[in-house]
Amino acid sequence: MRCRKCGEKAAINMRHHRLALCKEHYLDWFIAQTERFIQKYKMFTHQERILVAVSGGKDSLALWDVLHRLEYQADGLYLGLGIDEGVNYSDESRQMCEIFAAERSLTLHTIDIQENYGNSIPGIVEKLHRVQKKPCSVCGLAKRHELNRIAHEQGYDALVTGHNLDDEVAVLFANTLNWSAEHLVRQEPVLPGTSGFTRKAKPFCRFYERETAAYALLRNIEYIYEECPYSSGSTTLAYKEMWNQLENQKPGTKLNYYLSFIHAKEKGLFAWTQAEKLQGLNVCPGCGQPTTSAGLCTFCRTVQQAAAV
Ligand code: Q46
Ligand code: ZN
Ligand code: ZN
Repeated sequence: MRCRKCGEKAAINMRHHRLALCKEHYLDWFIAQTERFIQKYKMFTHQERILVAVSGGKDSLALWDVLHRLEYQADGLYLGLGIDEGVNYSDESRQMCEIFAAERSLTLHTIDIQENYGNSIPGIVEKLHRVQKKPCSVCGLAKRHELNRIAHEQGYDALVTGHNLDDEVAVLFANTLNWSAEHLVRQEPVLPGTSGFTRKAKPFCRFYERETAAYALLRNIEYIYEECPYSSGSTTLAYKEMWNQLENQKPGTKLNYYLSFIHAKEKGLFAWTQAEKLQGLNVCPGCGQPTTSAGLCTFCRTVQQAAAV
C-alpha cells in the first residue's frame, strides 16, 4: 500500500476514507483534520484558555499534543482517582501525564480525590455498598464534577476531552437502545457553556480509535497501554466489539452512524425544548455548582455519606 500524497510506503490505510498515507503525511492530515473539526463545530479559538482532561491514555495525550502543535493555549488536568487493583493504575497514569507535560514545558493541574475528599473512588464505593460493586458510576460523577469545578474556578473558556469516534458511537448506541432523549440532547461535539457549567468540546469525536492510536504511536508519545482495570467486562466494551464487527463488514459504518445523528441534530431533531432551556437550576450549598437537586448535589451527597461511614 502506497501513500496517496507521495507514493512512499503507507503507514496507515483508512478504508472508510479510501485513504492510505505515509507517516509524515498522516501526521499532517491528522493535525489538519483536528483543526478543521475545531473550526467546523466552533469549539474554541486561539484567544481562549483551554483545559484538557488527561488520563495518561493515548487519546487525551494525543489531543494535548495536537493542541500544543496547533498553538492553542492548552493546559492539562489530571484527576487522581486512587485506582490501584494491584496494577498501580492511577500512579502510573499520573506519571505519564507528568512526563508528557515536563517534556513540553506545559502546565498540568493534578487533583487527588482522596486528598480532597478523604476517600479514593474505590474507597467511596466500598463504604457505600457492602456488596462488591464496580466504581464506574461514582467515578463518572466525580470526573464530571471535578473537571467542571477546576475549569470554572481557574477561569478556563473550554474543557476538552479525548473522546474518539468509537467512544461516541458506543454512547450513542447505548442511548438509542432506550431512546434516552435527555442524553441524546446532550451528545454533541461541543456543548455550550451555561452559568456554572464550562463549555465542553471533543475535538477527536470524528477520529476512529485506531487513528488516534496511530497518531500517538507515530509521534512516539508514551502513554499507559493498560485500560482501567474496572473497564473489563463493561457494556461499553461489548458495544465497541459489536461495532468493530459491523465496521469490518462495511467500512465507514461507525462514522456514518455518528454523522447521521449529528446532521439530524443540526436539523432540529433531539433538540432542547423551550421548557428545558428555561428550566432553572439550583446552586449546591456544598460546592456552589449548579444542580437539579434542591439541596446538596449528587457528588457532595455521595462524598458526605462515605465520610460518615
Ligand atoms: S469509569 Fe470505571 Fe472508567 Fe472510572 S472506574 Fe475505571 S473504567 S476510569 S472510563
Ligand atoms: Zn506520503
Ligand atoms: Zn455540590
